[in-house]
Amino acid sequence: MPSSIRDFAVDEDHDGRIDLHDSADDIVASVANYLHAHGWERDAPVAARAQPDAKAQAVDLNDLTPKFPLEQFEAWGYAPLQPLDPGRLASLQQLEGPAGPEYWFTFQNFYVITRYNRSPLYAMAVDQLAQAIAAGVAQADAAR
Ligand SMILES: [Ca+2]
Repeated sequence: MPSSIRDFAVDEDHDGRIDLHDSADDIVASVANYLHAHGWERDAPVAARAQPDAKAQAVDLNDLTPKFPLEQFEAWGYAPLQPLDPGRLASLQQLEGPAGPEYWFTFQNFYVITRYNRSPLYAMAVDQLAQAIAAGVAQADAAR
């Protein structure tokens, strides 16, 4: 959006102009600047799978703002499938997966992605694509 370009785009390669079509440096730095300005937490998780137990209580699945610590969700019957700080603020999303409904804890960085596009599916796609790219980079680095 023009207002986002005005407010967040940067001339990272210092060639005197912002080029969001052909300069990878300008593109990556501008997106990073946008995410940073909206509260991105460096090296923090974006989302993590949640497993409801048989007694899981109904919770608000539509709020993107992380408001409750993971330990509160665990008390309500939703456990993370990976080790996470029990004090980390989260919200809970139910998304359709290939095998049916999936529950996901979403965190501050997920919320930040939804400042660009409010769709939880969009934010999840961004996170999963980023993880796939990072895994490919790590694999390429290991092969060198
Ligand atoms: Ca430039």
